[in-house]
Amino acid sequence: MKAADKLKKRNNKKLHICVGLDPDENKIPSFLKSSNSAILDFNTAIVNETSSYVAAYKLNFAFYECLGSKGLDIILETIKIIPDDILIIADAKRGDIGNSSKKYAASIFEYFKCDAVTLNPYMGEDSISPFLEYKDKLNFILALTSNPGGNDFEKLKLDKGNFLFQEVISKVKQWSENNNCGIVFGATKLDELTENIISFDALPVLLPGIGAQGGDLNSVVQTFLQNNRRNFLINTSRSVIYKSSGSAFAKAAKEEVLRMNNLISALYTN
Ligand code: OMP
Repeated sequence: MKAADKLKKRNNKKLHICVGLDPDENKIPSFLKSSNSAILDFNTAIVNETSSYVAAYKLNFAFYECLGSKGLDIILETIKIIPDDILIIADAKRGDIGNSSKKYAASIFEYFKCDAVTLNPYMGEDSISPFLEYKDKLNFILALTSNPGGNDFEKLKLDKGNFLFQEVISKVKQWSENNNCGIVFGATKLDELTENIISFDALPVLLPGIGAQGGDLNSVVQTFLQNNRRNFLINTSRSVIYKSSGSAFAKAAKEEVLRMNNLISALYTN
């Protein structure tokens, strides 16, 4: 199934939560740590409990790459246990000269077989275009990020008076002639979200920053629904996967997802 269709199917069910599978050996429940498949066991439990209630999973590659080749195998194994109809985002923030980006794209989409990727647009069009050739995938391009440093460059004003992140958004719309692009917009940047949402057009939006980074779920969702936009994903990693450190950690993660789902569906007016 096309990545965009997977997303649409879940969004149509009013499911918008993307669980970030960012497992940290130091933070997973201590009773798991004795197993030599601790991280995979952790991911498996979280996915098994939550998969009926989420819109997507996002694997931040940093948490796996730091484990070496074992970490790369855990990515593959985790992808195998995620049901086929759920969008899997490789949070790898790629972007390089075209010749190298081509290999990054083959890695993400052909080797790992992910549905979607996060991309850093700093190096421009030729760094993104190898990813765009995969018409059935989704490329989430960083526009305004959730972190404080997102203001350093992304909010610089250009000569023509717009911000750099606004220029990125208008480029992404051009790059998305096959409807295979989206943007990343920090859930912590509510004022900018409210001011710019009209410019997103049909682009799907990935919003990290809820939970540990302090973004307000209610306000972000309200902004989308008031603007009659339903193609958005709210990512949350630490506040879901580490909700509990006890033996029922995966059930606690599910409860947290359900709590957010209830809050979101209460904001729908139809
Ligand atoms: P938590 O803060 O634990 O919910 O994790 C947020 C996740 O989203 C991490 O994997 C971040 O790397 C990622 N992220 C951001 O936090 N801010 C951004 O602006 C963009 C991303 C991302 O591309 O996913």
